[in-house]
Amino acid sequence: QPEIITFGETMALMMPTGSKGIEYSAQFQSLFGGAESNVAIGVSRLGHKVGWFSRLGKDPFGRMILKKIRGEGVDVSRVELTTEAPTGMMLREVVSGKTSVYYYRKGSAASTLKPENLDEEYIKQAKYLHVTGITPALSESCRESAKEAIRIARKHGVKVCFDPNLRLKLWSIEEARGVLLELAQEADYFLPGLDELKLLYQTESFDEIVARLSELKAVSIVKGGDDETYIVENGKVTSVPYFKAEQVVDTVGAGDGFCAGFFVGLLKGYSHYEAVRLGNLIGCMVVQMEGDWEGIPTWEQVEAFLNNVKHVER
Ligand code: KDG
Repeated sequence: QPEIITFGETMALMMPTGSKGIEYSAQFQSLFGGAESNVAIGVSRLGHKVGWFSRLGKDPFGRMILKKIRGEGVDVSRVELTTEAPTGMMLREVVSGKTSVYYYRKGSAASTLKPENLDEEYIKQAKYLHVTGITPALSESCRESAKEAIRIARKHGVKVCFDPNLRLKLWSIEEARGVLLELAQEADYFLPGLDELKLLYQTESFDEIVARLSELKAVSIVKGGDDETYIVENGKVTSVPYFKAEQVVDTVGAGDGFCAGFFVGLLKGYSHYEAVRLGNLIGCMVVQMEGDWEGIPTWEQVEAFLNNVKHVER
């Protein structure tokens, strides 16, 4: 039985193989990514049971994504392959150190998810439901599905985690603000980035942000400080320092890796501080490899790192 359940769109991801941008690149590598499945893969690699569901197109990308996520040990029993709409796709390039994403996902299979697709029996046996703010940005029916999944979780005492994952290529800040702040009110754990909070709360002031977060019932875990992650709990702020990355290759997916580490910390009964520290470690490992989730370590690798075990090459 999955301890954590999450759902949302996963897309094929094409990235130029060389240093040229999309416009001049002749070769692309075929990957995939989606905030929620990135988290699910992370939780599975770190040794816990997790389920992810969505709708995928019954097409080559859809089958590739389904097989690979299943191969990572994630429960995909509630995923639906449909001929109604294609699997969404995104392209990503890093030019002069700047990452840009281009979406081809309007009308995708995932955007057709609707509340009737949610399996209450499946959700209710989990300990945590993880929802992100990408889902409500995809379509009206996805927005309703996000709300309904949270309602089901709350009804059955499943703890709700919410990462706003603000994507301004999907909707305007004005539209996003109302929806995301409403969903944050429903969460037990709220996992925003500091830059997202500045936009959502329309302030640069850290103190003001902390005051707003303190109005929520959730424990807030604020990612993306200069050198630390913040825990805001009962109006009190605790800083948890980052691990130092040897090299930064691709920062996309760092927040998802963080979430996976944090959840696994919670499942292991760690304190919030220790769970965030584990999240920081996973985030730091993710940025050192290309792709959204490929850099997430296994639990054995985490232990080896923490115990400073020397790597034997051959
Ligand atoms: O968090 C990483 C995600 O942004 C990436 O995998 C793509 O899910 C994605 C999205 O909708 O932007």
